[in-house]
Amino acid sequence: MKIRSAVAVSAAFLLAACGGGGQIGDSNSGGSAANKKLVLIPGITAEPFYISMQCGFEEAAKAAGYEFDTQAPAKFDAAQQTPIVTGILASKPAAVLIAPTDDKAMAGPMKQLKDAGIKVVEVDTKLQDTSIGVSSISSDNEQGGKLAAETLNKLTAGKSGSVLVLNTKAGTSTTDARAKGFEDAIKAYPNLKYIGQQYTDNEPATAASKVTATLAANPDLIGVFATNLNSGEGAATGLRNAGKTGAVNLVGFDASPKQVEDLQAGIVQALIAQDPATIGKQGVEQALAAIDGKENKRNIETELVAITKDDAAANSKYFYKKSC
Ligand code: T6T
Repeated sequence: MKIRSAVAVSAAFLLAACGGGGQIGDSNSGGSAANKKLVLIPGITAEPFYISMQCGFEEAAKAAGYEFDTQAPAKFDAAQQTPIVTGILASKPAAVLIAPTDDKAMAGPMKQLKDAGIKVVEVDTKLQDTSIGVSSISSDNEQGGKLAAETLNKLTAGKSGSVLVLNTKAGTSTTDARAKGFEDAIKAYPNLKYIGQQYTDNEPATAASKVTATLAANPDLIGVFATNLNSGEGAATGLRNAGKTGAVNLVGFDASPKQVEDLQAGIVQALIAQDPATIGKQGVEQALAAIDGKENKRNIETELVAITKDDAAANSKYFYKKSC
């Protein structure tokens, strides 16, 4: 299973659409009509959350007898995701499952898909405009942020100190909802002084430097909630670099192999894991319903679970994959 570069796959798509034939990307191109094709556009390439989602997507597409392909941007960025979307238009797949990297900026390109008769299913993230996608499948992200606050309260066990949230990029519907859920829930714990959220641009190095700077300005830092995979991996690095492993409670979101390794090493104290494979599978189900003219479920929320070192082995089914 590989995620090809967008340029190579788009050119191949165009060839195929014009009868150029040949294998495309990861599609199984079993010779069925061009419109029996589903395309997944994740938020970023080579990232365990979206790879796990792709595994579920491909399993469900194969079971339904559909060709499939995945095209992802190198960065979680609307300027990079937009040409992937417009490049797919010509090949006219039956449906596109997409994690929009900006809840407003991606509305235009995604509306082009809809206007071309291509069914659009939002997986993970979603647009503010609810008129474009036929269905949105994601975790209950606000609840996930609340769960992170409750978990941090348990970990700090009544001790007092400052608490930081690391968000990714404004306009990422999922991490914005997680930060909101956390901010609302942390008010219940007066011993935990919320000092606000900082943005990491979804870059681990930025997350690490934000933690180091916050520690210098707030020596009483007792907790960090990192709202996604890259921010969490970076925050762990920041705490390790500052020699604060275990002294500051780190609650991460997601469960990449690196995050699980840091959990078992005591650098991370808890992970809020999602179920990306089910998001991918449910996305295919909703795409097929739309293609077949059946009713869609507009919003579907998938499972979340808080994992600590003590119960990690029992929850290994939630660990993300680096390959299918
Ligand atoms: O946390 C996931 C995803 O849910 C979010 O929308 C963006 O970040 C991740 O992909 C992890 O990097």
